[in-house]
Parts: sequence; structure tokens; C-alpha cells
Amino acid sequence: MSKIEQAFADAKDRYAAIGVDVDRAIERVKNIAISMHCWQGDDVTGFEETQGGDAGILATGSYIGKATNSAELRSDIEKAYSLIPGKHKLNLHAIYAETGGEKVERNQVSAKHFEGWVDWAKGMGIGLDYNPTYFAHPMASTNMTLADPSQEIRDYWIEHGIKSREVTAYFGDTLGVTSVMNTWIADGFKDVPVDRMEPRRRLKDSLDKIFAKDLSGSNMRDAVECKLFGIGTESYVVGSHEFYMGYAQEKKKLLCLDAGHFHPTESIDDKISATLLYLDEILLHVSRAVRWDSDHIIKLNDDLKSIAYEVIAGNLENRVYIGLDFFDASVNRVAAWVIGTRNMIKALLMAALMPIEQMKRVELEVNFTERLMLQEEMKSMPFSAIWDMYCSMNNVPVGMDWFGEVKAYEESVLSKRG
Ligand code: RNT
Ligand code: ZN
Repeated sequence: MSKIEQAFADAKDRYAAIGVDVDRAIERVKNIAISMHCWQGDDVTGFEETQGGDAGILATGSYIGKATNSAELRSDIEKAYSLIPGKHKLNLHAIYAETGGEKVERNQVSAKHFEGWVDWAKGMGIGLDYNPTYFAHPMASTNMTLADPSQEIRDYWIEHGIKSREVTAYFGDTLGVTSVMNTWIADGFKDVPVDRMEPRRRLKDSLDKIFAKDLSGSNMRDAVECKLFGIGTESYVVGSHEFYMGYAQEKKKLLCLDAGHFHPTESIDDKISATLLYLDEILLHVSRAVRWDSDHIIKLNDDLKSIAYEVIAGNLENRVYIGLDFFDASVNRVAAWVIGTRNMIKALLMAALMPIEQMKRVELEVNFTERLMLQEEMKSMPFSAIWDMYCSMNNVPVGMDWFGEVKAYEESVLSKRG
């Protein structure tokens, strides 16, 4: 027996003694696909021929080796996947369209520009998710798109939204894995608005036009992402939480909860059960806010563990799509994906290894002492032995061994980029 197998066997006994079936926990987590976001690989730049205008979003740092075309990005993503246990998904943005060097307006970006990505995903055996890109563009220069007072600007972005749904349906139907399209717009005001109602009315009307076509026969979903504040929209964001919660409920859409989009003391773990009483499904953007919506790489902290716990304890993995959303340009970008995605999976596995039924029972018995005892004692259970075995079973490096591969990749590939 190897050291990993021995440690696993011992740990399994410890978990069995408190009524936790380790094999079942592993099986459960194996079936959860995380949607890894492509944009950590190039600091949310994309491969458009021309860009400009305010972003409403900001990656900081200048670490070497950022991907500058789709071949590089795919190679980096493949490297990351090879170090992450399990089969996952990739989340794309419209700015990652492959236009063959041609300048294609956002409202003309369509399924044909994603054939390369779909072929690649087929080869990898993974699903794709999608996002229209309503930022970093001259037509978004006043920080308004779908809520802009100008009909012309709204129509431009509405067309982008409509075509994006077609791209998403193409992903879902071709790959046979449900594809989620997430709508996030930066629309808002830096300073205090005089009229808070009309921009919201305009946004609602634009969304209605984008979602007008019934795509329920397609393997796709529409999600809408709310936000409290952003860069340049400190005083007012059109697509606030209440706005999209109402919209998602009325129009049967998914609500997207991003961990960095609420008040700094507010976390999204508590919102999962509440929203799912009124919505069939939701999308998560797992991120880490440091003082503001800073999109730091997710750590295995209490916030992350609580998000995973809510999904697992509520048996909600079939109603919650888990997407990642962070971008840090100050560290090796492949390492950023590996650390963040492995952390998400670790958090899910930790949750699946909790004696949840017992914990729920003591809570019902109003036995808060035992509840607290269990919550705290679980923190020192031999989780790492289970995690190591999980990595080993999935043929990915155990412990820190993945880091050597990232360093070698940096040396041989990333450091050679211009
Ligand atoms: C921005 C939103 C949005 C983006 C991505 C790139 O605040 O979180 O989800 O991060 O679409
Ligand atoms: Zn997000």
C-alpha cells in the first residue's frame, strides 16, 4: 500500500466512525462540473481587433506570459485542466471570438466565430458557457449599454444579446452539455443620479427584447448578474440585486450571484437557499472581494467553504451552476486557475464529508452545543488524506506537485511570449 492509500484508509475509518461515507462523498463531487472562466488567462482582454472605452472592470498586475491569442489561451487552459481533478467546463466571453483577423462588430459576433472553440471543447469532452461582452467598447463609453438613453446604442447591444443567445444554444446543442449565458452589464452612474427609474425601465425593456425568442427547446439557460457597485458606478448600478431578482422571478431566468457584488459584509452563501425558493436554478460567480469587488483568486476560506456547504447540504448541485470569476494579473495565470479551481473542488469535497444529517438533526433538537461541537471538530478531520486520494484517482498531481509542472510550463512556454 502506498502512503497515500494508507493515509486514505485511515482517514476513511475516521469518517466512517462518525457516519460519513467517503466513497459516496467522492462520487458526488466527481459529478459536479465547475465552469472555469477563460478570462483569467489574459486579464479579460479578449482577442478583438479594436477595443476601447471604459471597462467597468479592471485586472491589475503585469506578470509575464499572458495569452495573446486563442491558441495560447487554449494551451494554458489545457495545462490548468491537467492539474485539476475531474471534468469541468469552460466559460467564454464574446471577446474571445475567432474572427480570423477580421474586425467584427459585437452585434455581428455569431456562432461561426466559435467553431474553433466548439471543436476544441469536443476534443476535450467538456461543455462551454458563454457571456455577451457589454464592456470595453466605444459604444459603452458613457458606462451605459442596454440602459442607455440612446435608442441606437441600446439597439446595438440588444442585437449583441440576441446573437449571444444563439451562440449559447449552439454550444449547448452541439456539445450536449447545458450552456449558461450570463448577462452582466456595467451600466450605472459614478455620481448620484436624478432619475433612478428610467434607466431600469430601459434595461427591462432591452432584456425583454433580447429574451423574446423562445429557446426552451435548446440546451441553454439565461442568467442575469446583479451588482451593488462597480468602478465608475459607485453611486448607482442599473442592474441591482432587487432589479434582477424581480426580473429572474418574473421571466423564469437564472439569477447570477457573484461573491463580490454585495456589501462587503454580505456573503452569497445565505442567498442560495433564499433565492432557490423562488427560482428553479441559479448561477454562482465564485470570486473573492478584498475590501471591494476586486476579483481576487479564491482562497479556501470560510466564505468559500460556506458556499460549497450550502450547495451540498441543500442537495442543490443540480440547481446551482458553479462558475468562477476572478482575475489576477500579478501571478502566474495558470497557477491562478489551478489554485482557485482546486480550492472550489476542495470546498465541495469538505462539505460532502460533513455528517450533514446528524448536524441537521441536532439543530432540530435545539441542541446548539452539539451543533457547534460538530462544526468545529470537523475542521480537524483528516481531509487532506481524502483530497490526496481524490487527486490521485483522477490522475492529477497530489499535494504541491502540480506547481513544478506550472514552473516548467512558465519556463518553456510562458516566458517565451512577447
Ligand atoms: C463584473 C462581473 C462579470 C465579469 C465577467 C468578466 O463585475 O462580475 O461577471 O467579471 O463577466
Ligand atoms: Zn461575475
